[in-house]
Amino acid sequence: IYLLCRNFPCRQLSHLVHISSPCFTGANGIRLTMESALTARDRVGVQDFVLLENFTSEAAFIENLRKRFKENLIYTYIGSVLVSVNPYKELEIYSKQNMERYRGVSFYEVSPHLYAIADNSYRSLRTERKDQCILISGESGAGKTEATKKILQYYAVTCPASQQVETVKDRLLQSNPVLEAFGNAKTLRNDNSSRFGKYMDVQFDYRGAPVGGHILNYLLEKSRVVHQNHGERNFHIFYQLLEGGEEDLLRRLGLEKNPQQYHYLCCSVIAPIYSHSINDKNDWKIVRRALSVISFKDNEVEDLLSIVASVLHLGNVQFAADEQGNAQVTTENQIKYLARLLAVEGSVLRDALIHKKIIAKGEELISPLNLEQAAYARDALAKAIYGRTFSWLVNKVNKSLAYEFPGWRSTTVLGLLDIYGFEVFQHNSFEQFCINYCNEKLQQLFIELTLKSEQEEYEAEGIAWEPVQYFNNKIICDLVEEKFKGIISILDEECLRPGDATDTTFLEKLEETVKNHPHFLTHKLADQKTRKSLGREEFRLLHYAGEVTYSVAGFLDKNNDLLFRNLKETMCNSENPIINQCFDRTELTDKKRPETAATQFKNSLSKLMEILMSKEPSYIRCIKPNDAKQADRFDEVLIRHQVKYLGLMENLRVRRAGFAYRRKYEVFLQRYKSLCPETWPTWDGRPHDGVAVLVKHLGYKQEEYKMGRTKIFIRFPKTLFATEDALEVRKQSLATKMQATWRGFY
Ligand code: AOV
Ligand code: MG
Repeated sequence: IYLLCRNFPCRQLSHLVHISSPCFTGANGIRLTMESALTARDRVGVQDFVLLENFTSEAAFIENLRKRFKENLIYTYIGSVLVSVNPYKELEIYSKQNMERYRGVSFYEVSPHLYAIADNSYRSLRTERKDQCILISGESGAGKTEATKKILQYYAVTCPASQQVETVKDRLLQSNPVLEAFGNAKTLRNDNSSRFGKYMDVQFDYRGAPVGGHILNYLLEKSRVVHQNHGERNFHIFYQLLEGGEEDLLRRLGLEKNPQQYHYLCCSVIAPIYSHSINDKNDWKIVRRALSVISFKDNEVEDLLSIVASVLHLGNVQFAADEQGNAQVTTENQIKYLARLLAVEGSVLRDALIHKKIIAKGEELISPLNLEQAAYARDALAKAIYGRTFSWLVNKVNKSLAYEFPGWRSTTVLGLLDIYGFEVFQHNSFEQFCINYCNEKLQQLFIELTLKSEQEEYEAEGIAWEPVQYFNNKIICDLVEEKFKGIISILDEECLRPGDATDTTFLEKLEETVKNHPHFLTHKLADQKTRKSLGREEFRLLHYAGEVTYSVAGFLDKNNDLLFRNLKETMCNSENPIINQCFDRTELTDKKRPETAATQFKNSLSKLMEILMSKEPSYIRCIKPNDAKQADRFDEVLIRHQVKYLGLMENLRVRRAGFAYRRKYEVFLQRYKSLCPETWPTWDGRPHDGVAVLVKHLGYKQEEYKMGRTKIFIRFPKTLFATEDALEVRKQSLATKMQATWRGFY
């Protein structure tokens, strides 16, 4: 090493040892020879789509993805956007050593990886002190949650440490299994599907150490608590508790091990409750450990699990009609357990389940419920209890992540967004409507920010902007959220209308108001051919990601999210501390009607957009390779569809509008200066001038490049490839010379 250093200045040495180029680096960083590099380019494709010769061809795009997927190279760039294909198998690319490879290294010096995005954001955060966010999108099962977890792990390993920081790191990591247990479930699309949206801020102090965090959660799919589609499951925690819970604990909670005993767990009896990818027993242990890391005391765990158990007992509460047709509880045993677990008066709860209380003109009116109404009230209570407990849990996690010295020293923030992906099922309801609307909003943000930043970069560099045509999905966002005439407004209007409003009248109103919208269709509005594919209770939206047909059944109910007053009162009197915090007495006195579920969601999304807009974004676009959740299966039709709706071709076109490649003068000069005697080994002038000399020496033609203020822009990939090839030859010859020096020495 000493001799090498004497012969070659340090930086050149690093050039020799760290031979990795934007196009030739193997997945594991192995150095490739010139010939093998060229064949490798054919075999593994290009690692940045902007380097595709035929960049407008979707077929070429997909072929490149396929080549790379086959070689287990699941990451590819479009400029600074990372495209990731779910491998559905464990790859050896997430080791600590690999994390180290990405630490502090320039984006293009190593093969594409989540870690490069994570590291790049982190460095911008540190050097520019600007808040960052990483937006991860893609359809259900595409790998968003896994990506988020891997990024967090990256920070946990690579960021500076101290004892206090270690605790925060632990808590950041351990919040995941807890929230996943309560907020994720097996769906047809994904065995570990996030049924809530999550935006997590990680706060870094002046040393770049993570010192705190904060989570915002979005619309948990509460309806899953009381009903699941065939082949799907309820939230993981129920099965984990039954499978893993110690006998003692289960006895205290009055639970039996068999999930089939519980109505809420066996709605779809034929559905497999277990799946090979889920290990509830083991996950239970992980969750229990995680709860203590995020500072749950034993009694709090018991209170929390009492609530989980109470939901299961609630599901088993049955009713029978008396002579007047009024509902009576027939399962006294369940009431006994419920009273204990929820710490409420049994008789009060029983009464509340079969009566409805309204306050009219200051007077209390109590009326009995029929069977259907009682079942409705029971399910509404189960959903409310679970949903509110989930929000409480997020709060609790936030408390444990809270930065202890706010205001003492300023922190910078890096946000990670992992929200439910675009969903299309056989049967789509209110939940899919909200989820897909959320994805429209994120796509809108992506379009605005990528186009805007691209445009801004051209302006900043003083290079003429060549406009690109793209589909702007704002029209669909407006259709959903516009005041007075958007779908949510119309839905709210029907929910607030006293009298005979039903899901059908909502559909009729929709037809009246948005009938001419190009992205909206119903049975009545469709032409004869399309009509066959639409039921009378359905409407279809032409989303940016494709068509989705929604059944209006349950829309009003889910949007109203009503819990009868006497059930609320009963919960307010609960002595279970968690339930007590979840149900606030002010709800009972507040005259104002609470916001509907869709409006709450709309408002929280709009706040989220503001948060994201205020930060510097990085993007990870996840793709699901097949619907069978299998490794090594590349379903071209499915992938083409995602490439289309993720707008990847447009993204590429924008990125290539004019110039395929751009690099800061310093970086470009550093990389290629050895190719020109005037810039090698050192260039004393301005990097801009050095690059000008360099490209002249390389014979770049006028039309091949442009010099911006801080960057060089290269129009065609082939120009860059030629330069890379020349660099490779140069390195080979240097290596040969070095060997000769060694031989001479011996
Ligand atoms: P999602 O978050 O995008 O769906 P996940 O991140 O849960 O999808 O990924 C689904 C499954 O794919 C995981 O449980 C893993 O088995 C596998 N997987 C994903 N990424 C990787 C990876 N990098 N390496 C190995 N396996 C992976 V949803 O939450 O449903 O929208 O609402
Ligand atoms: Mg997820």
